[in-house]
Amino acid sequence: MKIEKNVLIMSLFPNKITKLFDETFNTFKSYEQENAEKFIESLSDKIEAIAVMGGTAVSSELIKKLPKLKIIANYGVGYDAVDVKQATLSNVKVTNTPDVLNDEVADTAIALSLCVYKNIALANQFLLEKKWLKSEYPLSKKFSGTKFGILGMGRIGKTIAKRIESFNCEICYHSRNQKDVKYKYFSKLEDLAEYVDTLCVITPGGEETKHLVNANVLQKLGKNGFLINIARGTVIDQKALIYALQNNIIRGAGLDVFENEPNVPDDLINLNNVILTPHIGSATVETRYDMGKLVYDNIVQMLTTNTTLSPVN
Ligand code: 8YV
Repeated sequence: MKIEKNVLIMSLFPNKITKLFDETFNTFKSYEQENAEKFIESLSDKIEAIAVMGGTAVSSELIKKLPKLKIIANYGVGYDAVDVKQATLSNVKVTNTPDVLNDEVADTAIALSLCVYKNIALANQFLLEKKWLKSEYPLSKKFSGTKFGILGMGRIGKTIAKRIESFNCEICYHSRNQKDVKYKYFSKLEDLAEYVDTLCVITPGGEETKHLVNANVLQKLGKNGFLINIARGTVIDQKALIYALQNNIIRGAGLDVFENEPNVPDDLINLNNVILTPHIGSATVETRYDMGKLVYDNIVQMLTTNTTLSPVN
């Protein structure tokens, strides 16, 4: 199927998805350009759709420069890097990729939780450095049966909770409003942090949730508490977190996301009570394909029928 429409691809997608785009549309890839801004400017009266990876900014200035733009299809469930307000004002639809990544991100949350409780990364290093020949690896901390708190009880939060049930953990959560779930609700994040052993962050990023997990919340989580973040780096006050980890205010952290990615401060890297991963929450071949396909389908649908599958505005 060939659709004579012009699509700007702003980030690298899985090969199969890029191929689909190339076969269907006239594609323009700004991520391959040395000067992406200039490149986009030269196409300003052509572009009708944008396909973009979550995290790549789509600013109000950019939206205003593209008068024919109809859709910004975000490759990711979080769309905090897209100026949705401007998009709405400019009559541009924004779509994201909900649901298709729930299992993947929930699996990553479990992996980080187990890794940080059981010191898997350091234990691996211990063996590789042949230290086992001289001594036993120090004992770690049991995860099963602990109290697990979730900040954000949306689609992914619920998927995480379902998995955590099998570890016989008591599951609690905080979100702006109480949800129709069987887990214990805390209307105040501080109270949740104080009650649980693990606080797992899976709430959307953006201004509304900026630094929700601050020094006070970390203090309440306490010296036996673990923090897991698979949402956005901005939800946590990273400076306060580094201080808390350096001073045993909390016990450890499993972090997949950071403020100002891909820069991760040495102060975090140098800690031995953390496990750090490069924003791989949804990053498997299977899930990234499903996400990319949804981006593609949203654009096809918008440019052919003026409707979308997963709109956010
Ligand atoms: C992606 C994510 O890694 O869905 C999200 O919000 O953060 C991740 O699934 C990100 O969008 C980059 O594509």
